[in-house]
Amino acid sequence: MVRKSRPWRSGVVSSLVLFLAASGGSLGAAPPKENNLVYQIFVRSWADTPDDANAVGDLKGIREKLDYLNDGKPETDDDLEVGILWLLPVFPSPSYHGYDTTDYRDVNPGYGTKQDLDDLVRAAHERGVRVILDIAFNHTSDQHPWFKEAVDDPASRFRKFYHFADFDKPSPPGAWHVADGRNGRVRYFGLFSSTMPDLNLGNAETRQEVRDIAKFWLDRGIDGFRLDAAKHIFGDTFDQIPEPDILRNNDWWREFSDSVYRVKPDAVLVGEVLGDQEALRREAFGLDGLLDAPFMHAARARISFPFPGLLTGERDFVNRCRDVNRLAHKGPGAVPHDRPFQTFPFLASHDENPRLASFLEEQKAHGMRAEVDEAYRLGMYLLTSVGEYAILYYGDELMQRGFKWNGNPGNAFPPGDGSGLFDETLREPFPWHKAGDGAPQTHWNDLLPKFDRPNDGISVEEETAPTQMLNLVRSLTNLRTEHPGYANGEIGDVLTDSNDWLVFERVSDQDRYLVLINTTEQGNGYRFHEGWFPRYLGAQLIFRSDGQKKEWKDETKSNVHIDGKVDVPPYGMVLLRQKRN
Ligand SMILES: [Ca+2]
Ligand SMILES: [Ca+2]
Ligand SMILES: [Ca+2]
Ligand SMILES: [Ca+2]
Repeated sequence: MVRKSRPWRSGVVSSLVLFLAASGGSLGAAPPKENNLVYQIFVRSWADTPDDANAVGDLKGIREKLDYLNDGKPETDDDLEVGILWLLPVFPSPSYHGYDTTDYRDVNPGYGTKQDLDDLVRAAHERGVRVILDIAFNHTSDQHPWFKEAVDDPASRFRKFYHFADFDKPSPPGAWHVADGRNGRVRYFGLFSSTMPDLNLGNAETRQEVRDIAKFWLDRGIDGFRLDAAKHIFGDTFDQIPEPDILRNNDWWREFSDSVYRVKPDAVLVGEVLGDQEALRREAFGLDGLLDAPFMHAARARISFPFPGLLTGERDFVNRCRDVNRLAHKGPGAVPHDRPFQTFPFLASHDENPRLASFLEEQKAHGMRAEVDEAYRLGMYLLTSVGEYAILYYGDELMQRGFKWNGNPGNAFPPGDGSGLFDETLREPFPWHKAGDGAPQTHWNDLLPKFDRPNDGISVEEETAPTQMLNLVRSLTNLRTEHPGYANGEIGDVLTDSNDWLVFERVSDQDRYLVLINTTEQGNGYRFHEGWFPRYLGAQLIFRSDGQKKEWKDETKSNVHIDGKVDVPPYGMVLLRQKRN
């Protein structure tokens, strides 16, 4: 289905008119074109400030390197033109990753202070970059004061914030653990680990607290949240989540979303729901955005060993989620939210083993036809063109490598190296320099990095040449800000979705763009004629990339129009534009 217009755009304008009318103002310029390219940062690994001398990446370090992400000037193209910064958990926590917090309203002292976060948000906003926080409402740390009080005092109001059971009775089935309280031993539920007791969102007071925490950060200027373990709020199993729990999850997230939109109508909310497309679709009533892990799996497979149907599968999936989500903000008490449901496509993450570059190196060893660099370019074309809310995981732009590490002690099964490292190697220090050293390089763990090396060609410093991946990714992200109708349009017609070609439209109010990705090692011509999408006869050439020669060129200003045929280089991408009349 071709979406001919973007209903929410007019919705934004009309609510703005209402707001201004109510406040006695007048309607100024049209709302700015949104830049929804997401960049995901593991704070510990990204950029350190020299002042604290701890070599741990921090919030001030990010602020000082914002120019790398977005210098605030659309006309410059030596930055990534990021629109949304997703910070992995910044809250105080006993763990290195931070998903088990001891205080939802504070900042990890290793990362800085609330003031540092405020300063980062302000500096980001000045550049048109929004900041969203990764937050886990499924569980807290077992060191959280709520949990400690609940364990010690059966009369505490926090007893109902968690799930407790009598120690004297047999343990219920599932992930139940035992804690020693001042008044005896208790059993408690913690799906992920004994150090992460699940919150009880069935309790009205807990729900109120969680909504208040969100408001606390929204009031400070935070622009939204990435919602960790979203399907496990009531789904207390890693097996198939029972139907009643799916419904309760949806009800809860709709309630939460409504409370967020009351504070910030255009907040960004994206849920982490792992599983196949059907598992995601089942949660698309309560969540207006979902991380698109199914796309990641399919796209990784498609760029290494081609198969047909990737794009039609993705377009149909998005539309099927929208059919469910469309019902969510209707009915009594619902807060109107007229943006369409969105998936957030990505190709790598802090959880996905391995990182994309390492995945493709493995595929090459298993007979992948393309060179790793060529397949990686295909991945970057696809990622930056397929969705409005595409996510770059930090280091993606550099082809940073990483696998999960088996840090089991030598006597465990499977035996490991005894280091204790597991996920850390998917979250290694971001390589700024050729030598692997020098500000703002982080060194937060003596055992890291395991995968980055000095002088290995992978670093910001080493990737200044036009042929390097960083340069291509910058060109692709700059293309998005130069052409918002392309970045924010919908997938329209899918012309060809074969082993050799990915050819599809991005359709907006103003323009139709046609993305042509040649996934073969030969240059190929793509023809239009009266019987085959004649609307692209005479289309304007916007961008052209050659994956073998590692060259690209933005042709927007050269005003070149094609005839009936466009040549797409090997492992190349061409973008065409056809203005609507
Ligand atoms: Ca630091
Ligand atoms: Ca710029
Ligand atoms: Ca739960
Ligand atoms: Ca390196």
